[in-house]
Amino acid sequence: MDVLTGEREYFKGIDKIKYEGPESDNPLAFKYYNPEKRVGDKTMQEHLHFAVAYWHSFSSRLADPFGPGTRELPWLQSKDPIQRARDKMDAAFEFMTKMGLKYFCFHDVDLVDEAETIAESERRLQSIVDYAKEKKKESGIELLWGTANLFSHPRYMNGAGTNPVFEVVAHAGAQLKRAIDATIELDGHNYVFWGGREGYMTLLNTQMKKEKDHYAQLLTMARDYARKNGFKGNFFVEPKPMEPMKQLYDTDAATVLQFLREYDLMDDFKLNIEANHATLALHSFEHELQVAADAGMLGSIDANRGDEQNGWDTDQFPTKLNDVTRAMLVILEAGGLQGGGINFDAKLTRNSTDLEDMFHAHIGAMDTFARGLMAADDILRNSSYSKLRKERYATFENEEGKRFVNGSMSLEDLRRIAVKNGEPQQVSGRQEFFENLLNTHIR
Ligand code: XLS
Ligand code: NI
Ligand code: NI
Repeated sequence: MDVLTGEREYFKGIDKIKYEGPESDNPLAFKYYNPEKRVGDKTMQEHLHFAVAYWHSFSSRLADPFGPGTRELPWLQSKDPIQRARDKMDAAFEFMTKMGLKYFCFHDVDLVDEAETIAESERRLQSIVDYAKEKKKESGIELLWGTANLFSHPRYMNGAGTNPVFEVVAHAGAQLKRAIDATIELDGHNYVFWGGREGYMTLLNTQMKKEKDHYAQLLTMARDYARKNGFKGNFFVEPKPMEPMKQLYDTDAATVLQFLREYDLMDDFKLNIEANHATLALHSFEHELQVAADAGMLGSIDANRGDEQNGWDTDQFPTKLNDVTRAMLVILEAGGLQGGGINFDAKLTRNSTDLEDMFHAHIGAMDTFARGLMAADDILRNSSYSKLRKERYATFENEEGKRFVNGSMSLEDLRRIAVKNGEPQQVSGRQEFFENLLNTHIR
């Protein structure tokens, strides 16, 4: 069986997407993403580690809160759950191979539907994991991360790890265990926790401290179990402020860092930062990346974007070059992502119903990141950006400034110096200059 086509070809008439350069007018070609091209000390492919999100691309028929799905997914036709899962996987590997995507990410239930009993769910997952192993081997495609969907099933309506009922927490544990098993068996590079129901709808019925203690307990058990079973990768927590719960405990990067510190999980966990979650938290994507990077905890990213008019998690494909360049600046300055990659946690809009639209979406997003990478690299290498940012803080390099930084100064010393110097000279922050500098390097 051909890995490119599986038992049948789903994306007929579309060949492997090639790099044709910025002059090409072929919509099914890369204009900027050239995996082998070197940018600084690495190839684009090595910098970017693009991954496809199984849920948005192969499971979702694009339903929204106001109506059912709109698109036909030919791989979801079989009545038999295992056959359906295999067909879906054929489609996924065909798509990734044609796109040149080297990684994928999944929730347990994206691979195969959950069954009536835990034992049967385990058997189903094992059977599709066995199939995935073959596909991986044939194609060379790897698992960037696995995760458990602990938010869709009605049993988790009051939380999974934070559920007030212990039996539900135990059930979440069983599901977590099999998602970790699947990730380990598929040599997953990382394992992600996104707690969509780990939060509350009203504090009136909620003991926040207790719920967070329980959640930390579950994460600790997951870590210990995975390590015991040979998992060497990173664990990531993915912050999000709201949706589906009104208030999620993993609100933003700073909150998650505090949680990981409080519960002594800093050594094994890092952060998976998603663009649209950052903006929902009223931060910018680059802010969240910087918070993670400053703590040495920038693990991976979920690439997408929100919408200026719709205030929810629209998970659109990232196409805004200026935003992506700002993100790539932070990522490059941080020395790259730790163990992770760029997962397109993005869905087509509900009216993009052709299978070909999946290609346009990913090509555009990959080209945008390639351009953002080149622009950011150019800014760092060939502009005054780094020098000027450093110079803004130059006064902390002089004798008194250094003593302040080192902690060998008192508040009385500050007063003495202030009196001696009088009113400080005004120094411009030059924001527009910096904004123009960024734009000049975006090509
Ligand atoms: C939802 C989250 C989800 C995680 C994986 O908003 O982004 O897709 O990435 O559970
Ligand atoms: Ni995500
Ligand atoms: Ni999201």
